[in-house]
Amino acid sequence: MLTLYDAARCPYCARARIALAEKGVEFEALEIDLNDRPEWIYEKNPTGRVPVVEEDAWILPESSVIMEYLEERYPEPPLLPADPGDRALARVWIFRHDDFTKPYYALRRGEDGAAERFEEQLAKLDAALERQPWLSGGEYGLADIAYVPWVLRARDMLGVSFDELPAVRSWLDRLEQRPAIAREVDVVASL
Ligand SMILES: N[C@@H](CCC(=O)N[C@@H](CS)C(=O)NCC(=O)O)C(=O)O
Repeated sequence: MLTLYDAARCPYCARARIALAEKGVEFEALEIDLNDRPEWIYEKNPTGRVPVVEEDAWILPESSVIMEYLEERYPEPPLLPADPGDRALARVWIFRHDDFTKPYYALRRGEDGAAERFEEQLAKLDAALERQPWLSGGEYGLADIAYVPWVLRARDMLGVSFDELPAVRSWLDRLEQRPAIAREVDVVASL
């Protein structure tokens, strides 16, 4: 049985939760209190951060790597495109996620200019989603899973409006029809 060291509020953990749910992998989630972390979490991950997955005493941190691991370990249903070029482009989105999340965290901290910087990132997402239905390409996949946790939290916890972003709205509507994402919407509502 796979164990996920998890925190409901953590968007990086949400990536792992969503990917596991999409793959239909049974797992045990162990909630870590991020305000009072157990000492032993540093044995699982020297940074003390979640998510971490553990399978038969084998341990893996880092949400981007966890998503890739799950894709290889549990190939069905595929969450990366079949074409190597399209797979590479999906990975570029994941590789550059900091461009998106840094202004998100700046906004959460109430920094000057952060709202504008985050709006710029959302506009880039909207432009990309006008060109293709999913960040992962023609099909839903890991790049979408990599971004949606922050988009949901921006909407539902920070009150960011997507009124001027029709492609992002359409993407979210389609995403929320997926049980794995609908479950994450519920997690965010419970925070
Ligand atoms: N690069 C890590 C980042 C994970 C991360 O920052 N997790 C946060 C919770 S959302 C955490 O554990 N924070 C505790 C800390 O920074 O000490 C990943 O992608 O998994």
